[in-house]
Amino acid sequence: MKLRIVVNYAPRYRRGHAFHFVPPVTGIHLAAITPAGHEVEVIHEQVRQVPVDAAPDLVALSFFSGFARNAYSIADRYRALGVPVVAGGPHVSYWVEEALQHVDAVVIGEAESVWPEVLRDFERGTPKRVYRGVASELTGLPTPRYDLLENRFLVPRVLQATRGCPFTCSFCSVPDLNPGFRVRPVDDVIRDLESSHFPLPWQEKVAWFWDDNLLVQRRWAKELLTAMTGLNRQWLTQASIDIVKDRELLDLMEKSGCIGIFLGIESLDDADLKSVGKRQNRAAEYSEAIARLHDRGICVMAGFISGFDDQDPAMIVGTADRLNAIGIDVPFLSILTPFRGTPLYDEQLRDGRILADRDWPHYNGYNVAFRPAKMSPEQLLRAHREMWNRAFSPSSVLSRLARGARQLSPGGMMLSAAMNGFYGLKQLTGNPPAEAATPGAESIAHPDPAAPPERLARLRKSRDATEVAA
Ligand code: B12
Ligand code: SF4
Repeated sequence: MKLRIVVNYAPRYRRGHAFHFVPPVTGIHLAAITPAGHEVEVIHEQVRQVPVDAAPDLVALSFFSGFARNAYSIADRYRALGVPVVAGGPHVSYWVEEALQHVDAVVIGEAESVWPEVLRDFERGTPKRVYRGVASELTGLPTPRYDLLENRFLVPRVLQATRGCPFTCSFCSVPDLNPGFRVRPVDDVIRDLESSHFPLPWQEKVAWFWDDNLLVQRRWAKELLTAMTGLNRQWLTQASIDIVKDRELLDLMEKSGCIGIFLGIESLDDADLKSVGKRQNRAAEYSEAIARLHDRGICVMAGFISGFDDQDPAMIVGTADRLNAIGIDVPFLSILTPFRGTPLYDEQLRDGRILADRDWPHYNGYNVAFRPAKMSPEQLLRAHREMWNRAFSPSSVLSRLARGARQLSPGGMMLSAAMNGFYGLKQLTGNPPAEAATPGAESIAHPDPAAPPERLARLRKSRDATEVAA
């Protein structure tokens, strides 16, 4: 079969991007696990328009909730041409009925256990409507099909070495979507890192791990980093802040070429952390934790979320200065979003806080889909934009870069300069996150608010644990 894999996207900034740092790994991983004999192409809507024609025998779509409208409209157009469409990923896994109005089949959860069957069924013309992937072992996974990537990404070597996360932050789908914590054999990961594909030297050298929490299983992580030492690679990933308590791990990170770590800081206030069960973070420990990473020259990227129940607009705007004060090199600033599959969604649904007049573009991380506790949705949006503008103002960016020049390794500094330059330029040229059209017609069929009790129980447990630990 001719298979076209499309990773959907919808611009999140007023005028999109001039260049692109990193591709998703999803599309090129799906291509890699596609059995031999199929002709595969991968299209990232982020960097090129999706051609809608009758050339493929099957189109496979992957998308997040924020991009669902785009994906559905593309699916509708393919199906009008008689091309069947299958969809998977974090959105359709929770919105199966909705997705089935636009696609022929939905894959719930992880693809590995069912993908060959899906393709076989479509080839025979007898697809099922729903396939349920199970979270299988990660042994023997192939190297992503880097050869199928568009030549538009600055850092194309993306990979995944683990799946899942042992923490249970209430706004995050990972514990439900990728249950347990599973690791790939170190040799497989090293094979991916050693493989050679890219035209430019830094593209060969820099690897971006798209893991949920790469270093959380310490013994395996140390084995991996020991094996990476000497490969002459530079690497980045997402990790939880507790890594800084393990000096041996930090040493290995430095030796193996770590240039950047993304920490889910989320908030500078313990009350917010507690409200979402983020038990591994303590606001009072941030500065010291960041300093330990800086001691190794590692650039600290950090996610911050606006819209927690304790926050008002002034607190949100003030975060822009406070994050500089604790030493963050690159902030990522998003708005709390109730994704189905999370305890946060169940709780907000139960409490009638999910706004009925919001559509999927409001779920792209930069818009408001729920009623905040201490402000209106509009005030939250305005406060977020003000914070964003302040955090990426020339003076704020320059102060981060000046500090970085003293503290970061050359690789860490390059990263900080590239990212701060990217966002700073957006701020300077009036290209902030775009606002989704509001209010729209009610278009999301949220279920009956009789929330699944088990996820709420998990949230309660996690909040209690935060309390005990604090
Ligand atoms: C890496 C990552 C990113 C990266 C890369 C983004 C990208 N486009 O891939 C970055 C940091 C840029 C990012 C950003 C965002 N992300 Co993100 N991200 C992840 C993360 C941690 C891993 C995804 C990944 O690459 N996994 C590895 C690959 C191999 O697996 P996979 O994508 O899960 O695909 C498997 C299955 O889902 C399935 N599958 C997926 N698609 C398809 C399609 C078909 C046809 C089939 C059969 C199967 C299938 O099979 C695959 C193999 O098993 C996930 C968490 C998670 N565990 O999923 C969050 C996650 C996907 N992100 C999420 C969100 C919300 C965002 C942001 C909106 C956050 C924000 N506030 O700004 C932005 C969006 C920006 C953007 N440009 O897309 C949410 C999505 C929730 C939802 N319902 O939409 C997740 C689930 C985390 C969470 N908070 O709950 N993200
Ligand atoms: S630590 Fe990160 S990946 Fe793990 S549950 Fe919390 S937000 Fe999700």
